[in-house]
Amino acid sequence: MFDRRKFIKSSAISASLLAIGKSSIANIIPAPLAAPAAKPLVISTWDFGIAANHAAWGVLSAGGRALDAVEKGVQVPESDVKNQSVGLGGLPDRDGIVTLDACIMDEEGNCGSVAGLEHIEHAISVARMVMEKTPHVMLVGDGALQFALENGFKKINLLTPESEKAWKEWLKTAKYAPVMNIENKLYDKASPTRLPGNQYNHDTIGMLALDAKGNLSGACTTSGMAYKLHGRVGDSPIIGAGLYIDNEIGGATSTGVGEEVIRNVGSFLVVELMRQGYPPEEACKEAVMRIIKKKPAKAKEIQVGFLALSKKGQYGAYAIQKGFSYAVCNEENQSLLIPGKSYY
Ligand code: SD4
Repeated sequence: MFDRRKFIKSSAISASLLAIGKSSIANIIPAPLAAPAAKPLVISTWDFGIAANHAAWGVLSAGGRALDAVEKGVQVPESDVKNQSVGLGGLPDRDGIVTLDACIMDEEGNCGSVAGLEHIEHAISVARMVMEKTPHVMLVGDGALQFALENGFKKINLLTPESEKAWKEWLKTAKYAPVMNIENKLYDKASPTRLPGNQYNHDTIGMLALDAKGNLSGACTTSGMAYKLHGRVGDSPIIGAGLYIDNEIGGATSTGVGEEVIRNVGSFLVVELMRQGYPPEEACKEAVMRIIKKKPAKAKEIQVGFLALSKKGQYGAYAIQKGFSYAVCNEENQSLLIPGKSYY
């Protein structure tokens, strides 16, 4: 259980520290100093969230809708060929096929999702179209692709030469062994050298936004675990697992080993805990603890991180392993990068 008195005290300290100033470059601040910020506000997973937040901020700062902001925001990593875990250039499955998972949810509880989608750069926009143009929530595989093509999306090859090379390298051993805690090195500006592709098994962008009207929306998009079995679906397109929004309470999203998030209906759990009064970080921590408690022996080997945003604009995160970061963008600072707290 969280300590309410301690939380209120640390929030007060945070508010004064956040007034330190504006910056156009990423400022890394410790999580306890992250104060609740006024709306509008957008937060997203990992270091690459900074660039994605900037795109979302363009919508939010102009008074736009959170739903439009999160779609625009996550399109940035989807188009980034250097990002091997989301969209174009994502690492393929075991058979060398890039398959995308994505979902989106708005302030009215509407949601749309695609899983195992091939050949389309912006899976998130197909998910939004499923939400807005069909009576369904989720389309998968060939059906999702057919729907996208019928609705004007362009068919492209998502497998870049770099990702194909990494896959061929992986095929030499074909061992599925996720390596933890290295995700954000991919985006370490100081040392952009990559480790061999087979070590980059996951990184998903989950984004949550609160617009000027006080409405919440969220988006989550990924190429999923690298070298997964063809047909494997992770948590990212599953409403309640990879993403959940309740406009009365808040929103949550996840990254990491999707199977563990699905087993615990992670993002829904985080939002329900916030409904019970948990601040965002404490809600994320409790959701992480549920995973650890069920699998104490396995916990050391897996990474799961949750990120949450409350209706009031409070935010927080918690992960099993160190190395999980999240980006925050609001009026005061558009490029905050916050190291998420972790169990280990
Ligand atoms: C999945 N949760 O497919 C995704 C991968 C991920 O950080 O989030 N990586 O299981």
